Amino acid sequence: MAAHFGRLGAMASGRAPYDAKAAADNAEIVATLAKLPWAAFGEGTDKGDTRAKPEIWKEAAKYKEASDKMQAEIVKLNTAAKAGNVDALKAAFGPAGASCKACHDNFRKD
Ligand code: ASC
Repeated sequence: MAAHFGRLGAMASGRAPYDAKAAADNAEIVATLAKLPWAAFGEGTDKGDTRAKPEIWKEAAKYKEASDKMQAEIVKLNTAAKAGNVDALKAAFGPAGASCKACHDNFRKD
């Protein structure tokens, strides 16, 4: 996820040249990957070697809200990437990254 999201970030920030096809392709991959993590955090998965904070299970509604928010932002990012202009990508990238970070800050150990 970070690799493909990072490629979008590089284009959004100007660290890499904007390539509309690469942006659309990477955003599509991120949109697919964004659906996958949640199944790993079901009942009983808080045991053992994990960076997941107990809040995932203790504050399940808050966690669900954060995961829904991230997925919604990634849908917007995917739409923006498919629009084929860098300004749309730039506008959607920040909120998408913030939604990743919010969940990591609250629900992932360092
Ligand atoms: C990434 C990555 C994240 C997000 C976040 C955005 O590339 O691995 O967790 O972006 O850092 O603020």
